[in-house]
Amino acid sequence: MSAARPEREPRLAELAAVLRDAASVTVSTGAGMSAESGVPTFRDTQDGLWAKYRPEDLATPEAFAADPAMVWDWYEWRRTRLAGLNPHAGHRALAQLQDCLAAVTLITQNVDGFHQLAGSAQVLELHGNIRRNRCAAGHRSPWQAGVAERPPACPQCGGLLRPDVVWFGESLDSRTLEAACEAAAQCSVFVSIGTSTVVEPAASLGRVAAAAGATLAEVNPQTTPLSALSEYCFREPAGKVLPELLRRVQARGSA
Ligand code: BV8
Repeated sequence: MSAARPEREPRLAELAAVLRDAASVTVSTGAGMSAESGVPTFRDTQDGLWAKYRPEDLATPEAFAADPAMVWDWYEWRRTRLAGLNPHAGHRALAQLQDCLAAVTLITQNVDGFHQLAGSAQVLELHGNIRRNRCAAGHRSPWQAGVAERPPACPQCGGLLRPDVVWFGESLDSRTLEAACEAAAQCSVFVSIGTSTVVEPAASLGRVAAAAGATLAEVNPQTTPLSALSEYCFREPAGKVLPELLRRVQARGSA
């Protein structure tokens, strides 16, 4: 790729054309996708009570085993804050892109459920969903605010509840991961949005797509390990780029 890339406008229009002609598109989002909704990214420093903790140190089975109440409280803090936030125009644009393009698979590392709230139907949640709980037996139940127990007991079996997310050191759901790897290996265009491309195995999906010959695009104000493999890089926020990309896809479609 040339260092001095052409202006952004033609590149957006060009990517819109490539997306419209693509047999299949895979989109993979990370915490930056929800930043404009007010959800701090994983690499943002935490504030308040949790400022002295690193998420990577709290989102582990060891932390939960050592102090279930403290880890539960951290999730209650995140879930309560999330309850007052909403998907932004970028989430909605992605949901509409899924409607107007051939075959779009949406993969997310995020646990906030914002893609579904914005209208995306099929979402591969690699790291689970913070709006659900589960117990060691795998019984799942929706999160309810204001429950006194820290953590509460599973309504089905009485076991200890934990958030239905994948912690560091835990394996991802095998079927979800298999579907995500397949979508990366078989797509003709792979779009990476709002991820530092550090956490595995999600971080490898873009490389799998590139190795299989897909065209890569990246939406992230910062560069990432995937930037060098990306034909299209937009160093701007998702909430700005995605609605503009959608407009160009829709305009070209009606031409
Ligand atoms: C696994 C759920 C097999 C929880 C998350 C040692 C022991 C065990 C494992 C490992 C080990 N060393 C390495 C590993 C593997 C480990 C890993 O990758 N660690 C990292 C730290 C190196 N992975 C795992 O453990 C995974 N499991 O490998 O299983 C196994 C099993 C046992 C033993 C060995 C192997 C499980 C990983 C899942 C962890 N759970 N979340 C919760 O949320 O509480 S991950 C967490 O990080 C979030 O889901 C988050 O989404 C994800 C990744 O981060 P990003 O999404 O990329 O977010 P980040 O903040 O980093 O970046 C944001 C980006 O957005 C930035 O680039 C920024 O520039 C950009 N941005 C900002 N604003 C915007 C924007 N972009 C666009 N628009 C904007 N407005």
